[in-house]
Amino acid sequence: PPIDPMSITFQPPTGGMTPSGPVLSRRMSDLEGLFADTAAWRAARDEADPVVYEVASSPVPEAPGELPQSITTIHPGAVGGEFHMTKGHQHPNPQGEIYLGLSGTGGLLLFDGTTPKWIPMAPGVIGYIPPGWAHRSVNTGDEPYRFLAVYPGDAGHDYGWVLEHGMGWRVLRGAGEPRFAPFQAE
Ligand code: M6P
Ligand code: ZN
Repeated sequence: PPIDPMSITFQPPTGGMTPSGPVLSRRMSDLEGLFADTAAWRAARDEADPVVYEVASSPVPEAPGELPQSITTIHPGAVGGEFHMTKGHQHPNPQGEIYLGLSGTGGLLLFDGTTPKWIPMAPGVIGYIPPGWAHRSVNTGDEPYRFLAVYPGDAGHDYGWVLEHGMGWRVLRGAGEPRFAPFQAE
């Protein structure tokens, strides 16, 4: 059923939305196979299994024609020098997506299967994801990195594509600036 026009209030202290749809937490244990340093990932999982990122969704349904939104908060940190990041996904139904940086510092890593691209993200920056580009977000700072996403309700989430192809680069802690290393299948 179609939903009514609505306003949604962003909660800056928590990254929540009012009214809200589902809120999900991704812990270290949910991120198997993503970080290059498997031993460091296993140690972090076994020690405290920290929440790496949270996603608050608006009440707008993931249905054709709708434009659901979500606010993602990636907590700062790294695993074997590789910055905390989202799983990353492709849209099985290729359509674009818009991100808006809200707080903290990070980046948007995009990969079309051939060429990786990096969009530095900060509050006020709009990152555009064209159809066909897999996307992952990375916190490159030392405070939570938070962004708004707006995406077509029937775009979908394909996580298997990223596990199979990688994202072209790995984003590592460098001297000041992040360092990019070519992705190699482990
Ligand atoms: C953004 C959007 C969501 C996505 C979330 C977390 O908020 O792109 O669609 O679910 O980031 O990313 P992922 O699903 O790759 O873990
Ligand atoms: Zn997406």
